[in-house]
Amino acid sequence: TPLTRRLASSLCTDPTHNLSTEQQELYRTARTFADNELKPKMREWDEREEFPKEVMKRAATLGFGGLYVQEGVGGSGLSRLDTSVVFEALSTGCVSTTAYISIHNMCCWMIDRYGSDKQRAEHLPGLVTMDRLASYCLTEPGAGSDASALSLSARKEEGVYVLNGTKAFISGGGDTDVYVVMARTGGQGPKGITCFMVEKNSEGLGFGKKEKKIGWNSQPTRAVIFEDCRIPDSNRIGKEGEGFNIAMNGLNGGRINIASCSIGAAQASLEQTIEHTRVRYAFGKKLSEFQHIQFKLADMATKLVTSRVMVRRAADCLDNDTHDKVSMCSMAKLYATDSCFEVCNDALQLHGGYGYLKEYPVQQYMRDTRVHQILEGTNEVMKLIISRNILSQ
Ligand code: FAD
Ligand code: 2MC
Repeated sequence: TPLTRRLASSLCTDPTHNLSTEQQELYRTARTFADNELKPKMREWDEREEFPKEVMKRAATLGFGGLYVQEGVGGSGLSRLDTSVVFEALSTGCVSTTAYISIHNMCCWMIDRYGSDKQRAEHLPGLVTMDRLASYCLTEPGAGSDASALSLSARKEEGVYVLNGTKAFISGGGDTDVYVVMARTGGQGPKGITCFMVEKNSEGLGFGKKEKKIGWNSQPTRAVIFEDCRIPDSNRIGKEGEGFNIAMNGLNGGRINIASCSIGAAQASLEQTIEHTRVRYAFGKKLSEFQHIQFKLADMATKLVTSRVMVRRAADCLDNDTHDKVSMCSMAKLYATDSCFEVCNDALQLHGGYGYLKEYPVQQYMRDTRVHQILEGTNEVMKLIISRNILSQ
């Protein structure tokens, strides 16, 4: 098959280069799933704005619902590097669906890492199989980049917390079962924030309209609205005041995962562009015979491979809990989501007018990866984090 040919080759863009035998196998498993289960459907899900819950459940049978969740509660117990490899492979088939799976994984990890044994035992087995789905709720209409200014309040009453306020742009919102919510229990700033789990059927929980988006259409995005929403205090994750740190630690992995989704999109876009320039003629030659095109492909390959190197290095930092992990994850997210978007956009350009048609997937990779420069922390916020670090001494 073309896949086997590609992977067996010595191309510098080979995604399995430098991986262990197990990781190569993991890539192949995820890529085969992407080729068979995601890619044939990515256009239809985009056009119909369909959230493919059944397909995600099948992905979870391969262990992709709780990749870096501990094995005792049904997780796969894999490293962040392994996880990055899986998301990279899956997103060649559908960026938007893979990106949702990555958010679900981030929520599962937060419950696994910071939840009590009781919460872990109660919630994780159903989540890692993706029978139940999770959403991550940090952003508010008045607090996006400045996340620690959030105002959704959680007032403590006897045995319960009463939540009031609105979360904006929540991926999966309205269609998912468990909401991991950052709310204010104390004073202003990051230390007044606490993390909670809210079940979809909780009284006082509502949802806004489904947002119309230029990409990420296989997953719904809605506001999540809390009106005197009462939740038992056993739904608090961690201690009061720890919520912001929990949220940020979740996002370090999230940023690597989203960057990995951009890499998969760039890989697929480049592969398709190489094929296209080999069969399309202009001025009596194949496009691939023009040096401008050859150099463009070389630039695209360089952006792809440097993004991959950076993301895998950052994943390694997270695995080893290095002192620079926050900056490294931010650099990886900044660099890979910018560079891989450029690759996707160049792929569209090299397809000429065909690149603008929905029959050709390159436009969808471009639309789907655009938002990776905005969410899970804008790329300007990534620069803020990196510059604070390098100017700190
Ligand atoms: P703003 O914070 O208003 O920023 C506007 C612009 O100003 C940006 O370019 C920003 O980089 C820039 N800016 C802001 N501050 C600075 C500064 N100090 N220096 C320089 N530039 C600055 N959030 C969730 O919690 N959960 C989700 O599941 C989720 N899913 C999303 C899905 C989609 C499709 C989208 C579009 C967003 C999603 N988000 C989610 C929200 C996302 O994280 C925010 O949109 C993002 O963090 C930016 O916040 P904002 O939109 O309020 O922009
Ligand atoms: N990892 C671990 N800890 C972190 C961290 C990170 N990435 N970022 C901040 N912290 C800690 C920080 O160390 C400090 O801890 P402590 O007080 O214990 O020392 C605490 O959090 C407060 O940090 P700051 O003082 O830096 O907080 P500040 O308010 O100045 O700014 C900023 C933090 C701008 C970096 C943060 O608000 C941010 O990341 N904003 C972007 C928001 C975002 O990423 N939203 C994404 C929503 S999810 C999404 O889009 C999806 C699609 C799911």
